[in-house]
Amino acid sequence: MLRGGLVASTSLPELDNGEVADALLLVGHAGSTLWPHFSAYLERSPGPDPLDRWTRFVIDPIARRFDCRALYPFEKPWWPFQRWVSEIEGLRPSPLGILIHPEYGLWHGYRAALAFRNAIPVPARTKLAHACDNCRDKPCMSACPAEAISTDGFAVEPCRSYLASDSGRASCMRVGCLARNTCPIGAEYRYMDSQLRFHMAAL
Ligand code: B12
Ligand code: SF4
Ligand code: SF4
Repeated sequence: MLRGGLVASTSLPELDNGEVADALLLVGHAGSTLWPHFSAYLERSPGPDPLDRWTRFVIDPIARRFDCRALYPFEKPWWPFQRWVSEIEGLRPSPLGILIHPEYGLWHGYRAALAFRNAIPVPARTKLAHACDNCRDKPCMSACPAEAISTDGFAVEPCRSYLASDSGRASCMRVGCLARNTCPIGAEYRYMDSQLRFHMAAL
């Protein structure tokens, strides 16, 4: 899915020639629409980092065709995908750290960005509502058995230790992050179980 675009911004990245890009398009997904395509690839091409490989397999030819630079969320140093999203759609972090979307909830992500040397027309920027502002009880904050989510943000270490325990393997690793599952926003976009298990294993 096209997830918006950016022009005239100080956060535009550099192109391969070192010049700053004039436009950026963001490519991502919501829900499980990409999963059948990726699963078919995975069967044909097993091996390490399959989602990253599949993403390059799909996006690199598009970048070549339109003479732009493809940037990926898994490349180091990390490209500021979440900052771009905040500029483009006004999305803000949920207590989990993931940006929340008023329709897709926590069930969306980013696969690539395309950086252009010319200021091509891009969709207008928007400022979408922040669902957490109207969520009085904030059930995500009490759903984590490792107490990894608090007003201080997401704490990686307790989450990681819990996921490696017997209880973690029987819960979050099997059905996905319990805190993410508890959020009522965009529940119809919740990832398929196989997709959730794939992401938890990668995490
Ligand atoms: C490093 C990283 C992590 C680290 C975070 C470590 C830490 N405490 O910083 C770990 C491994 C823990 C992690 C976990 C997850 N991540 Co992560 N992660 C990234 C990554 C690769 C880089 C983020 C970064 O540091 N950017 C550098 C700074 C300079 O960029 P920035 O945009 O300006 O900064 C923003 C982020 O740093 C963010 N932030 C700060 N602290 C944290 C903590 C967490 C957990 C997250 C998600 C974001 C976040 O706030 C900043 C301002 O907007 C991004 C991909 C990317 N390139 O952006 C994915 C990314 C942020 N992750 C993502 C996701 C989905 C997850 C997981 C849910 C994975 C899963 N299981 O499915 C979990 C979240 C766990 C949970 N319980 O909620 C998505 C978020 C999509 C969205 N809707 O916002 C991204 C964008 C990847 C993608 N392909 O879409 N992640
Ligand atoms: S449960 Fe409420 S506070 Fe937590 S992420 Fe969802 S909307 Fe935001
Ligand atoms: S994956 Fe499990 S332990 Fe980690 S934040 Fe989510 S609910 Fe907590």
